[in-house]
Amino acid sequence: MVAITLPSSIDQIPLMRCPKANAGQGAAAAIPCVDLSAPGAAAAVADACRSVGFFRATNHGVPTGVTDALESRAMAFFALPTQEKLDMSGAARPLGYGSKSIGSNGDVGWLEYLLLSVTSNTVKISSLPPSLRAALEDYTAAVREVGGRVLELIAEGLGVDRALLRAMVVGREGGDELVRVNHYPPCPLRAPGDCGVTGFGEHTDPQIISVLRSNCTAGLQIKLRDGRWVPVPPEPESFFVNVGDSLQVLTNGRFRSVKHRVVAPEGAQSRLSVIYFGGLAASQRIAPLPQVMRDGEQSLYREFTWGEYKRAAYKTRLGDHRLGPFELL
Ligand code: GA4
Repeated sequence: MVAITLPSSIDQIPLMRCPKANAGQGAAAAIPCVDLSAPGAAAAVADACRSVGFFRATNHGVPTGVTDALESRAMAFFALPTQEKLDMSGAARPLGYGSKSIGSNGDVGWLEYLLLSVTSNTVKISSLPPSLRAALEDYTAAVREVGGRVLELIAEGLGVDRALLRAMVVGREGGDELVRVNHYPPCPLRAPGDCGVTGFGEHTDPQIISVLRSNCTAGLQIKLRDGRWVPVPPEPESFFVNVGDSLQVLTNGRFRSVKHRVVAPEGAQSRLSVIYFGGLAASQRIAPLPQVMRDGEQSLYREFTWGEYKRAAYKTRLGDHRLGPFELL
């Protein structure tokens, strides 16, 4: 990636550019789609997690009213003056309201966001507008169910106890569930050449799974195993699930965390996405599940806890290979 120099009137941050994805035929077809209520869903989920690390989930049971309410409350929040947003949420460190800066090691993108801890369905930011807080709590309760269902299907697809993964994440005492609301305003800049302006740079998610829903503005891209970046067509009626680093380790690399990124919108529309991250309790040990290992199979990773991995992650840059220091072979 290369930094773009911006006219100083627009902003004082060095934006990044990313080469355009392969929007050609077959790109959307590369994204598996799973009907969560279909009889073969467990096998389809496992297959998608193995081949791409990402899939579109339909028949998820979340009422449109719940997603619509959050979308409109969130857009109203982002329309407020910056100082008000900061006063209500605090500056992201890492939780709170952030603008253009991601993490604390110099990553930037064309976005603003709210990052919230939602464990036990309590949005731990007391001064958010009550209507936004209520919409977030309703949404979290619903998306957590989607996450729970997906974790059951993953477990079933792996041939382990159906409740095992869900119990490690969802509603777990001391667990680490986050919700991130990302707002990508239309970007007036043009990156040089065949590039777009980076909204959120390429990375993998450290958690077990992430469950994303966006409005109808495009921008999300995923990296396939063959190295091609493909755009993910927006599909507001669906959720998108991605495998995180922790699930990669639990499956000893059978499922691989997917690299993804967001390109800033070029037209008149904003992109709004909401992501639920299912993480573990800080003391939870992360190592390949014995039930998935073949006789004599070696672990690809040294054992660690979620607390240890998270601390290490926060010292990295977005695009770093965070599992690297934990790999054994
Ligand atoms: C990527 C996934 C989630 O959005 C997130 C991000 C976190 C942050 O924005 O605070 C991190 C990033 C994410 C991984 C590396 C570190 C931490 C920014 C960053 C540079 C909330 C998460 O859990 O990890």
